Amino acid sequence: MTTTASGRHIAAAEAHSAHNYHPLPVVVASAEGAWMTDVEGRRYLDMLAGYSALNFGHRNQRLIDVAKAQLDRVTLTSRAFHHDRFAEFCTELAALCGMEMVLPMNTGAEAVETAVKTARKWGYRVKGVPAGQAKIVAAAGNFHGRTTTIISFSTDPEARADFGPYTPGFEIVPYGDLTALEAAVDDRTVAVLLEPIQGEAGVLVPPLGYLAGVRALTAARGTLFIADEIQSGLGRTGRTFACEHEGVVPDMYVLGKALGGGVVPVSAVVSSSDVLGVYRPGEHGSTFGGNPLACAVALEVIAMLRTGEYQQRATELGDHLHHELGLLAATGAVTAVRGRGLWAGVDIAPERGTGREISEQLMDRRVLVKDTHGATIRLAPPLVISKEDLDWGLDQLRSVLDAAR
Ligand code: IF1
Repeated sequence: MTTTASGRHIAAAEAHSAHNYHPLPVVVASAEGAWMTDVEGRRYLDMLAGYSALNFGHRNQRLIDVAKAQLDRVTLTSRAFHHDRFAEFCTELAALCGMEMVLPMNTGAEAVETAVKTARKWGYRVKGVPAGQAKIVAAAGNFHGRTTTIISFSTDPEARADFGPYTPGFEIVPYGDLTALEAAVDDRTVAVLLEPIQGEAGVLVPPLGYLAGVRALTAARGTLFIADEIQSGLGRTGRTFACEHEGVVPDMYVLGKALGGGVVPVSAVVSSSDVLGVYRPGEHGSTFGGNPLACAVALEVIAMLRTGEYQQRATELGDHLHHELGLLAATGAVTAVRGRGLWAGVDIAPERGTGREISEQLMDRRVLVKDTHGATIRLAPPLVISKEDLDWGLDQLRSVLDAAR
């Protein structure tokens, strides 16, 4: 392997970087739209899209153009000063969400941490929870990021092991279980934090009515409903926000990934002024949060989402994707299919191979996916994928599964 260009890159990466990932042996050198090209010139169909950070495809021309223009103006000021893209970004993002205020950050985990801090501060300063006693309820199977506080309420041993002592103040309930949630929410509960669809858990869509039930319960109890739409949001499920499938508007959206268009890390907490108005200067911040380059790119993302065309594509291509996957399930090669829009979790029949084995065989057929939790592969191509390319990718999956008989 070390005789090839790919082999040399991989050997050096293994020698000089921590092994916190087990990437497929593909070394990408360039990319455009739904396709990536490796250092040996082989092209691959990207069916992962950066875990939904690349909803608009690799190097979307509109996003590259605005980034290049901003690079020639100003890229970073810190929040010690204003800059001429900031107010517009906050105004437009708040409007897209039907909210009033934005707190911009960079990564998803930073936005989730900001949501936790905001809910606690709101709990003490507005709801009147006794100091230090705020509780946040999260769901089993959650994935909200990798910081020490966030993994403190993870139920995944791999995400938690040997990172203690853990941050207190969180309670876990089964995902999709309103009865358990009702029992958990008490006077100290400042927020319920949920993914509207659980990504890492295997693209788990909750029972119909669950999100509406969470909304009603949290409203009745004066508790914030925080929707982590970092992966499910911004067009992936066929709507701007996954909560829309149940007509639900949370108290707070947590956004990231595709907000930066796959060009720069951009994340944000978006909520009402009653909630985000709790902050006083100096109480939270970030060197890069809301920087000019991030705002310029995110403003174009917001404009692109405003057209509704990406949501429409995710709906139409998603219907086709799930129809085809349903036929695969009928053959017995797949034991379950979950998801919404252009997003699916596919459980591979154990006798056909593990998720990783299927991912490796798909890689040999020039399709890139990511396995999760053993038997599941996740399909989440860029929303710009053509129907022809989507069908070609599905043909490769059918061939891999047939060959594995
Ligand atoms: C990894 C998973 C997906 C997220 C939700 C917050 C974050 C994520 C719903 C944090 C990030 C990424 C992280 C990446 C792989 C990927 C992932 F497999 F880890 F769980 F997508 F499902 N909320 N998800 O999905 O955002 O700080 O990464 O910007 O850590 O391996 P981030």
